[in-house]
Amino acid sequence: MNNAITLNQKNLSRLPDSISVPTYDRSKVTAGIMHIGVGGFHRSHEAWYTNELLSKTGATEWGICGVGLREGDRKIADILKQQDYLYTLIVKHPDGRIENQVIGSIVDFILGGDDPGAVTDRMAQETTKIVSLTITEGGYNFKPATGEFNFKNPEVKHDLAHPESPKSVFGFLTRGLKKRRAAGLPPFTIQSCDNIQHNGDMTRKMLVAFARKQDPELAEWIETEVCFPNAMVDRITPVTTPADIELLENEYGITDKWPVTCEPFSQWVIEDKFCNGRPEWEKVGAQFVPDVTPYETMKIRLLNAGHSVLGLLGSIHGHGTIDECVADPLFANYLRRFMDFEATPVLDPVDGIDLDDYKDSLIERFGNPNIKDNLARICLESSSKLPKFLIPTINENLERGGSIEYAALVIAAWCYYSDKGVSKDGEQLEIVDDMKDELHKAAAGTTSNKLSFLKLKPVFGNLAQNKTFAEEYSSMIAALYENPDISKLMQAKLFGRD
Ligand code: CS2
Repeated sequence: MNNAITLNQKNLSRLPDSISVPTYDRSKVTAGIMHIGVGGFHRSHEAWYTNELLSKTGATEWGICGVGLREGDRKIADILKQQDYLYTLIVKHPDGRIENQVIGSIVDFILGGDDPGAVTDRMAQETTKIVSLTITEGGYNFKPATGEFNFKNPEVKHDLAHPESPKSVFGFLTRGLKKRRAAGLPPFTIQSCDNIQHNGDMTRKMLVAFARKQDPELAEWIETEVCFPNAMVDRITPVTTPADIELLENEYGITDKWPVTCEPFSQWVIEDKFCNGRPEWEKVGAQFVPDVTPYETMKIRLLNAGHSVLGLLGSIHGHGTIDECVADPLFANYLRRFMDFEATPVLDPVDGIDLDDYKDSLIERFGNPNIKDNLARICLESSSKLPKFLIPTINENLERGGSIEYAALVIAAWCYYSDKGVSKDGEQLEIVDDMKDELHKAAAGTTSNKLSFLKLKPVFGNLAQNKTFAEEYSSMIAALYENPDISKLMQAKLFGRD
């Protein structure tokens, strides 16, 4: 549409009535939050909750300053700047209804690569109360085998040698906190929003390890004074497609260069541990609880693992999206069996949640036909996802003599994917993973040694040495390499149980 309205502050009042826009005075909002990693998920989740809060309560001190630490963040920084940091959240309901909401909670953006000092100075301003993170599961820089901080990371090495011009998130946080301390200010809270069990504890452990190398006294201050609340975060947010941009332009008359699409469901369960104040997110649907552990375990081991189960099996089979998988009864049943027989038995009860209802709701959410969540998004960076999402379930079942066969086929499918890079029908499957080469090399060794992939210690730990698992996995590998029609193996498992 040529007369579509370009999204920016000045044009907000000209947008069609069907689109909700921020009604609060954005010029009065200051950024009490700095957020590192402004991807789709941050924009559909924390920034959305915060937008609701600013609208509902009139709070002005809790706007967000986006921070990008990678060159790849330049595009979002540029687009947001051109749009006065506004963007459209396209909420897609299962019945086809679409709600468009312009989000105004991001009020600034800084690129750390261009000006590291601008980021650390901003962190050191009194008005900065929280630094939140979505840096992906792989961004926490720990050695999977030991859980310790990886000092061999080149960015970390750089930051230890040049503390004044950091590149890594740990270098930035340490420098920012150092400046605050020198200025006699209290620290900010560091709030992880990634899908990692005990994400706050993990952030603390990694940051303190880094800071101790750089400035032991500062590390002690961080350990005692900074809060790192754990949290469970949830909202399915597929990758934005050109069709989403066109839909907004053609159907709704808005030109937004980078909107975000998401499902209607959203959940945020947070430990109430903040050292420098916090927004009243509970007024807009977030839950503050003393212990978030059962919620995060449940979510990571059912939703995220469920995604990986469908993602890896579905890719080999030739499905394209999550909703396509759950529309296939074989995949929906397989997922439910995995959840019931393998994930649930090793979960603790969760206060106020019926796990059966929760699983039903997950399958319903996955089935939303308007959320075309591509399996490619699910499968990317599997080497940092599966050790958090799936492998703990396998290990705990092995300890208790529980079932591991549904998960074993998923790992075998991942090996096939990493080895061949094609579906059963020969469609190309791209491997996007920091460990791409290692994964491929280990998987390619499968023909001479069935356990080759499983022996990749940084990912699987000692799983290859477990006889029960190794046997099940080897038989799945043998069958899959003989006939990559994975549906046959899935069927065999389901019927074997009937
Ligand atoms: C997905 C998550 O990354 C993944 O593989 O499982 O991004 C998932 O969509 C979100 O955690 C939903 O809250």
